[in-house]
Amino acid sequence: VISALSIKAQRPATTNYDEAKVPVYTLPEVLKTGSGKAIKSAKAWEKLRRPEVLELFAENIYGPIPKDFDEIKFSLKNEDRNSMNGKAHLKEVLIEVFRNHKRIAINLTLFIPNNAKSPSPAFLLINNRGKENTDPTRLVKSEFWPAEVLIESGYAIAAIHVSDMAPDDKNEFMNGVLQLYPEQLNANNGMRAIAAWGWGASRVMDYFETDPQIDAKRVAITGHSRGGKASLWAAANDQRFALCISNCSGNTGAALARRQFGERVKVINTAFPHWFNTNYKKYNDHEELLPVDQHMLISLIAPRPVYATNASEDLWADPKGTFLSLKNAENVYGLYGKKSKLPEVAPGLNTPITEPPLAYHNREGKHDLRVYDWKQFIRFADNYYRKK
Ligand code: GTR
Repeated sequence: VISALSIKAQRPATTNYDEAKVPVYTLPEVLKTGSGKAIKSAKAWEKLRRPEVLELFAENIYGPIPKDFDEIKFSLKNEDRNSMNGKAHLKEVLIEVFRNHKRIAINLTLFIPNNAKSPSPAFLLINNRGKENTDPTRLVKSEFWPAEVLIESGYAIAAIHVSDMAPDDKNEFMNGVLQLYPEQLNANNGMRAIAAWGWGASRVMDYFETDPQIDAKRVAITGHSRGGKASLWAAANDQRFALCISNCSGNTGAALARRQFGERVKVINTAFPHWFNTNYKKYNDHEELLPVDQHMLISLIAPRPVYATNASEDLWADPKGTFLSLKNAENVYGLYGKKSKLPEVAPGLNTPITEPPLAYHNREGKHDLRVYDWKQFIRFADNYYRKK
């Protein structure tokens, strides 16, 4: 049973959990340019419409993920070739990035399967919870990042912590990546914490491209909730990510904004003013004015597969709105000849659709990232890589 009432009690009185009260809405058309030209091919999408949509998201919501910096350095701080009882090779890598005489450092924790015969495909988690969840010593084991499960399945598993890129605090978020890009901080359309977290994921890709044990062409970017919002924006900007997984990301993640179900733009902007850019505040109470909706963020990742999830007790993240977001991205995948395997209506609880290009499940239980979720992500990646 969905505990909408108990959720409601902790949330603002205006939060809607009643499907009957979802407003009638019209989504902006993905396959029509700003000037009204219909997009009918992948080529036209990539040339005319995709850049426009990317720019609309940068301008109105997340800010850009800047690509320029002066220097990047990778140093192996610690390694253990016999971790997990000999099953994995642990690498703790310090990634240092320099721009305009400023430096920031990202700590990467990485386990690689020892029995791999070729470079390993990898999952990278943008960790928005405690650092103990990604313990390199494995004294602490967490369902949030079940490294042993990934290693057993033949995947490398990596993590970075959000605080290295942008501390998750409205008074502290600028003490990270934004130190390198002060012009972003001052701009209404500039990057904020979510984009900074995505930027960090791209620096890990830079590292992966130098590590012969990793197959940089088969890297899945993963995140939960606020981390899942960042994983989508990272994958939209950086086409080196082969797959994107967005777990319980909800508002300004995988869920449609116009449904105004559960968390709303005004609520998220008020509670977390440091996540999105200043322009986004214009849409507080005015989701209908957004030039985009979140199905277009998923479209930006096409033709690369996307997996979005929900949990039954997490109506705040709008399960139906997440499913509809994926459904409304199907036509962009169609341009690439990738036929969606999603059913017409959202599947029941614990009924994962793990066939690419668009995957979905609604797990029974709470807002969380669990072994159950990871096992589905592994099936999804297996399905995709085997078919390629
Ligand atoms: C909530 C926020 C959600 C989601 C979540 C989380 O408080 O309203 O959008 O990001 O935090 O990150 O767990």
